[in-house]
Amino acid sequence: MNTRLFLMAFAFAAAIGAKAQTEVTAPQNVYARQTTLLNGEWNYFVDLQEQGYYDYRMNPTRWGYFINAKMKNPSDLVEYDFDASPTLHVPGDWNTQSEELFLYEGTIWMKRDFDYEPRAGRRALLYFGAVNYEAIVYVNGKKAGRHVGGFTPFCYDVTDLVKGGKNFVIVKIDNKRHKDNVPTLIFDWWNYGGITRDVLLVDVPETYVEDYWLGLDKEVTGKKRILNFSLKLNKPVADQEVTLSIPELKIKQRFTTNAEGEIANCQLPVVSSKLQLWCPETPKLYDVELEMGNEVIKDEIGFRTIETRGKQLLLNGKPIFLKGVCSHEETAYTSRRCNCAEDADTLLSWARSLGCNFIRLAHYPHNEHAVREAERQGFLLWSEIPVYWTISWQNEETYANAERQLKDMIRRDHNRAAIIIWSLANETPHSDARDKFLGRLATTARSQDNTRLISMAMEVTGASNYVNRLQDNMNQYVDVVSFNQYIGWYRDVNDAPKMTWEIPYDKPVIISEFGGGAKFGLHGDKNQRWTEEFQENLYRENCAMLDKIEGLSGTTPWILKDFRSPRRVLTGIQDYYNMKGIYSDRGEKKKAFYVLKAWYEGK
Ligand code: GCB
Repeated sequence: MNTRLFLMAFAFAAAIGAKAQTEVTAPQNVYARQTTLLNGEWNYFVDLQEQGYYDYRMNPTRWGYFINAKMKNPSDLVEYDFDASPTLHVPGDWNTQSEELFLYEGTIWMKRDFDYEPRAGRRALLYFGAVNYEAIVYVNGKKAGRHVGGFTPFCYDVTDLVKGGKNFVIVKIDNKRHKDNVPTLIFDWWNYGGITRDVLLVDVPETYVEDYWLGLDKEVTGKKRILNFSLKLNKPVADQEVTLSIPELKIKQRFTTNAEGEIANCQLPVVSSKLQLWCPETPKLYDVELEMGNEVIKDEIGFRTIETRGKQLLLNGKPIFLKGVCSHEETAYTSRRCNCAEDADTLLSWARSLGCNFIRLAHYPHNEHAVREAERQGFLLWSEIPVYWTISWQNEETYANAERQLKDMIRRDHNRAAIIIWSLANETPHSDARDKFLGRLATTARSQDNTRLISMAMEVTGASNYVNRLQDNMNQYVDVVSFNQYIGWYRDVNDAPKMTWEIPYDKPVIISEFGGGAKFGLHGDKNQRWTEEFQENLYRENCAMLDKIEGLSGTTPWILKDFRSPRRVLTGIQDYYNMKGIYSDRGEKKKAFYVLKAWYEGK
């Protein structure tokens, strides 16, 4: 290649960003850093044919919309104008912000301007809480990176892309479904597109705390308990001093990083009687401070243990029954994507009225505000990745995608006392390829966090002669055997009293889903589907049936509130809502609410 050609090729690669190397690990507890929120109004337009990305020969173009071209002369041809375009609010799904985008699945470009003043010795990180599903991010016309997966954070070091004064960030967002994605083409929830969580510009020093782990050791030795502490810098810098303080526990200790830039597995003894454990009744969180140079990171961390003993589930060493409910990340009243603590708060208050101490965050990691709010309020949590139904088990890229989502979920939330279970999947069909895929995920989950329990929502394998057999090769990997069953909805309710259960594992059991649909306000006979009475009877029969399961340690009925789903097309009843809510989408309690509440009161 001659020099000119090489330079052209290089310029082309740089423009479409083929070599972008700016991705960095999203910093732990990002909200405690020095940040500028880039939320607010972003200009957008729809790009059905992706002509802002591909030229008319379908090759990626260097003149794409990401360069944010402007007319300089009256004769110039520029066929787009972000600044003249309407806006969408970030964070937010696009479906509920514009009527014409309600059913849209495809590409939308979004732009926001921001000011930046470089400071010596500081780096600028651009953090996205989540974008569904694919995001290609450009800063001042240069590619920062590409990310897939709709529910986990990602971050770019954009120091070399920003400049003093006015800057702009453009994101190409694409929520088209694909067979090899995670989740795949079909799933029973709304495919909310957009920049659905916060966008932050994070100002960090050259060397900063990338991650830290602080948690309670299971061992009880005499009158002492041990807090385990580890930390990792963004790069391998030795001899960095970091001070950890937990004033209420009179802990103030200085540590020094090793050659890898880490503080590895340090143990801090505390007097047991002085330590108040986190639990649903008293969700005690301690103020924690990490100080490195001029940087201070403040967190609130709870200390508790979770383990199993035979078929028992033990929180802080004591058996607990998880009075749970499943919840999608969809708001009360308005049915849009949740994105803040207030959104979570309403849903949590509904779960509280039901008598819950546990929530299964279905079917993907929910936003960090929601997790923290649940923790403050004392809810135990199950957090899951969207390995849902029929993923492409044989595809290595699909595996890498799922593993990345798993690692990012764990990385973001591994200091949250509320989370006790990492769930790897939901209702996946048995096969060797699936076993291998999920087995690898389980091994990865353990390598990332061996202080929590692993589970996945499985299915009952056979119910001939009313014997429900739960046999799944995956049960060797999990700590808790969980399965969904829909007796009374996808199977006759009259079968419920006859059912027996064969669960050949010495592990606690969680019924991760049961339930059925009802339209609030529709009344009739208990045999008439969609009436509140039908659902009420179904709950009554199920609670009685589930009580007979040996080792039953918790239930998370499906689901807290009616939620949008494109699969639910029955006009007049569903109208694109899955109606299995215990509450309607407007917060009205269906009759089943009272059955479940009473059952939980007895637990
Ligand atoms: C299930 C799925 C859940 C669905 C539910 C239903 O088993 O796990 O995502 O929404 O059933 O309503 O059928």
